[in-house]
Amino acid sequence: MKRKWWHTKAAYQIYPKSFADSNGDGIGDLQGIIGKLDYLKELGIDLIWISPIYQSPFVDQGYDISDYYALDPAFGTMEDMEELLGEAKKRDMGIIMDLVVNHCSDKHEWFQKALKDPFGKYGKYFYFMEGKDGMPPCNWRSYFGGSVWEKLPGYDNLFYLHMFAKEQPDLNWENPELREEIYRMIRWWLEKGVAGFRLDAIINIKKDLRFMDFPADREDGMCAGTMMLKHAKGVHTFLQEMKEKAFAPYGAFTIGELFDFRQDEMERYIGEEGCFESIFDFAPHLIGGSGKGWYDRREVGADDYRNAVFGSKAVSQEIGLMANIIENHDEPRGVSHFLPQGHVSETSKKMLGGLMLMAVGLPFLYQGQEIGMTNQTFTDIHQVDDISTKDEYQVALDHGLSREEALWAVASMSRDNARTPMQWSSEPHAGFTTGTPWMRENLNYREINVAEQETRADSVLAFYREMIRLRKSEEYGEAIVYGRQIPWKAEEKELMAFYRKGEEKTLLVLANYREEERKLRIEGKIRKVIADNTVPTDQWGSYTLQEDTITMKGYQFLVLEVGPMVAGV
Ligand code: TEU
Ligand code: CA
Repeated sequence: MKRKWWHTKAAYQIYPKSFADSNGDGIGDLQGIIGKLDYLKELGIDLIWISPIYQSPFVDQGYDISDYYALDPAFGTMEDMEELLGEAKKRDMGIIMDLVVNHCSDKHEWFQKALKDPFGKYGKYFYFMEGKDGMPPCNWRSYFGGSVWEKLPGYDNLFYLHMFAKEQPDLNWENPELREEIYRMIRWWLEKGVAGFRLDAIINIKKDLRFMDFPADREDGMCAGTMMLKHAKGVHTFLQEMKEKAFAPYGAFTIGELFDFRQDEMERYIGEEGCFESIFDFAPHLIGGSGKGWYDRREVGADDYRNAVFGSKAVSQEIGLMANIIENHDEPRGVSHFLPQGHVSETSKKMLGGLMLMAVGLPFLYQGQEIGMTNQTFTDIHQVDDISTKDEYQVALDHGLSREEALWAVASMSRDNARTPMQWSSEPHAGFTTGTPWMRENLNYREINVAEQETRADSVLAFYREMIRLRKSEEYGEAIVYGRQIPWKAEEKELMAFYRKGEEKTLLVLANYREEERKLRIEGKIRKVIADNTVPTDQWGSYTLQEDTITMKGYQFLVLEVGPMVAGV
């Protein structure tokens, strides 16, 4: 693998509405982010991806953009943005924008003009199609429920395509004029000094242009829109063109959000000539998913988690660096999702974080992960803002679940779990705002917050800081960033263990992914403990394990430096 500047870095996702509010209107903003740059620097963060801050009607929380060249006033002004870029640069940090170009908002000028003149220039920016005698052209279901086709106002048999909400019309990437508009916009932001982009739902930009029906997969007679993706060919042509015309001239960092791609195409995405620098590793998040809906999801076990991570690293690690996450703004909190209920403690939270940070890949934290924020408690569907949760709730009701059961079923998957205000302190509203937060904070902020964790060397925050420091250390950095990840005892239940074999150092990562103790026989000679989630971080690196057989406590996580002569490594 060719070594790149960003490989040694650590990244962080900000969900701007919920990160830090500087003016008391209850909505996080750019000045709020600027005020927290030192905190992020101290954590070891180099790259910051900010979810959409463009002008938007917020039907899908900013993922419906009505002007790509303007910021939404809720977040601040273009001067604030320039200030943020400058302040980040001063600290040697890069800002990554969200690039949402599969669709725009129905309030975007292009769509408004297209509605007025469907057969003119702007009609060709979208997918407008004749239906079947007033019925949609085909039976695809959108990601947020209902048909992907919506009638154009004033027409009986003319529809537009939206893979997501009906307020998010899909842009027609087959049209070179549209593509040029997008590349121009990307270059404009790069000229401003952003370091790169996270590419939203990007696999969807290529459609199967036959627009044909597939067999129905639910009682509604529709099929998942993703069925189409299996048949759509040629997405790489668009992506390569975008890379050449927009990203490459600026050396931009690009990270793709892609689901539903073929594993054997990894090289085309993140290989040397790939269309992106990196892509997120969603393997753990796909575990237990069901085509029927969230209500039908299966819980994730320790072995599922391990197998998913090992599986995707086996495919990717020779080719390029994927980005490791445990959560993001679309997923439940990692500690609530990947740890069994009742086992969520500071120790187990650190174990999960440690596994993410030691697996081969770019660590990509999500705001609040570093203090172990957990899922929200929902007692009523009216507490939910997220468009996807509302749809899944309806799906569960339609399937025959009671309202209570349906709420229970969707609450644990709700995208709002991760969208609650960042917990800065035990001040009212978690220190996020002096006003009323746009979304209810998680009441556990009195126990879980940054200010409290700053005071302890055994806090989750201290653990993350120290783990990131290890990644950047002279001593272990090379092994952590580039060392081959080799599974160890992958057959053993509720154990996740692997080597990271660097050029000079070999590390053994051990996670006892259960409550009971476990005895393990360790091979090799040197066993310096460089990380241990059961002792404060200031003691790391100060002792060596002498015994061949060690006893690991429940959810203990260890990183050992071992001798190079270990069998099979
Ligand atoms: O998500 C893309 C995506 O595939 C989602 O539909 C995901 O499966 C879903 O959120 C699960 O409920 C991106 C953004 O991350 C998401 O926030 C947006 O809603 C979506 O694109 C549309 O822009
Ligand atoms: Ca604000």
